[in-house]
Amino acid sequence: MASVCTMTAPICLVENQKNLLTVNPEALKILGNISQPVVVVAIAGPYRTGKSYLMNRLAGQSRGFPLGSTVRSETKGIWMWCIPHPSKPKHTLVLLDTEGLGDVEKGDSKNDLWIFTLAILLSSVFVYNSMGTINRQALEQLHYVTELTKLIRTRSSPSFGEVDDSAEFVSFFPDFVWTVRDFTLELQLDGRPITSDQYLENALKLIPGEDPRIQNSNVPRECIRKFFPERKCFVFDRPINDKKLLQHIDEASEYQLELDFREQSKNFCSYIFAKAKTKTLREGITVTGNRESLLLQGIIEKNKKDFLLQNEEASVKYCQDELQRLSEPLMESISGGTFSVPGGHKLYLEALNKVKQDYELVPRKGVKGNEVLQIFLRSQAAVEASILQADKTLTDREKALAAERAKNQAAEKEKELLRQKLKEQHQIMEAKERTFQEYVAQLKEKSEREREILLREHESMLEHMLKLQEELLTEGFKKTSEQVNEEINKLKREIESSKNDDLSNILDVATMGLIMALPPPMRLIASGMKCLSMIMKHVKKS
Ligand SMILES: Nc1nc2c(ncn2[C@@H]2O[C@H](COP(=O)(O)OP(=O)(O)O)[C@@H](O)[C@H]2O)c(=O)[nH]1
Ligand SMILES: [Mg+2]
Repeated sequence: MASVCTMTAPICLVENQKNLLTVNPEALKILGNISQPVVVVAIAGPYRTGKSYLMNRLAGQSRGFPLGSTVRSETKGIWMWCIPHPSKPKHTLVLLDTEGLGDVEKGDSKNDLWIFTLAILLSSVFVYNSMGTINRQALEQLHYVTELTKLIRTRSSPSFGEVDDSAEFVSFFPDFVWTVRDFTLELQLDGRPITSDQYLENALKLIPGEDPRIQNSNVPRECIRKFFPERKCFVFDRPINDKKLLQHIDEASEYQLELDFREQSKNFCSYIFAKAKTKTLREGITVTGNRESLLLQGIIEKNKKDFLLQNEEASVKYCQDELQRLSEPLMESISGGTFSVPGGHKLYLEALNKVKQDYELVPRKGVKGNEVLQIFLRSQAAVEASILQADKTLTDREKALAAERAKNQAAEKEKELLRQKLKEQHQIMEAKERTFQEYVAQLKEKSEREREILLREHESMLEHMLKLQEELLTEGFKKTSEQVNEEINKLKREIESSKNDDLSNILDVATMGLIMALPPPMRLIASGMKCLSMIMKHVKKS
């Protein structure tokens, strides 16, 4: 029996703190317990543009996501509210509200990009909310769209060549809705009335000219058209004209809202309830809350890896600097010949030990503390050997014993380091093994169905790209249109080859698609798929 989820209030799903995204385990548990298909609506855009208020209207509540003017939640990130879908039985509506995006005071644009990316990847409808009109400034604030593909793209396979792979993303991306608040313009073009959708399409037309500012705003225009074939626009009047009441809009009753706004907001909600699809992954699998939580964990893993990588680099640099500082007197003694005297070897060992002890006391060495020390000790082995040989107080036998001892100690340290590394790798593999197994089993089961879906997806991508190419040509953007042409040819080749392929090859194509579009844990799973298809080929041949 599919579990129903009703949360009385939203909770924080992803917290954006000090360069690291963390998932709230409580929210993850709620999501993980939803076995129904989910319709996920995410909203993003500049702060204080009425995003949270609009999401509360989707939830049919005047309160829920905290509004800017009420006690301001300091938690930056993504907030989640799961409710039964108002019009689709046995479906859950997941509302995701982004908080603090583009908030200059809170700074940190890299993580803003992460939040934006997460909102897109997790949602089936992505709402971009802005104030006033769709102008250059509003478009420039959408620059995250142009950058986010860098985050999720990897060129895992050289066979994909140099052609831009962005067409692959289209089937994975949600539908796009632009909501324009406090819209004051007449919906007209060349004196003729137009719909809000036509208004958006017109605003997304590329603007010719060399002005770099215009060129800059053309980039998001192009990206939106390329990545979001399904686009919709809703314009809203100011909800309340009384300034004071507007500031406390969550306390206003429905009849205090302007009639036009009520109507516009009703249309928006009806559209979302009727048209917003369930979330599907690119291979056509409907996403349940449970799978959504896995997807989320996957993306967060990548953010964490970035963070750890940064941490590793910082740790290496810090430890090397500290070690250099502490070993300076030792180095000076070596070059000054302090140890080239009878009994020098003993003196050298004492000095080296002092460096080790001092280094031991250095705080916050981080993950690479031990490794940096080992590399340093390794580099000292030759120096020690020559000091030992030159030491006239030691007999040959004592020298041999000391050399043997040093060798054994070094070997033991190396082994310890290796053991530590293996243990870490083992833990990572173990953690991913289960997800991997589950996924391979599912893919095996659905491979035939997926072939058709993949073909359909590629065909609809092709259709979309051909349309885009034609539009660009008519608009006079020959060069951009030629670039799209390369993607079209690549898609055609892929369609042709997947039509001719047998099952094992299809698995290959599906795998590559997955590797391209999914975040790393999923990508790992996809690599597993590739192994599976290779095994199948092998079995067939033998
Ligand atoms: N002018 C205007 N203000 C709004 C609108 N919707 C909400 N507000 C007010 O704008 C402030 C910020 O709203 P909020 O939904 O928290 O914005 P968010 O930061 O984008 O989530 C609040 O004081 C609301 O009362 C709107 O459509 N127009
Ligand atoms: Mg808000």
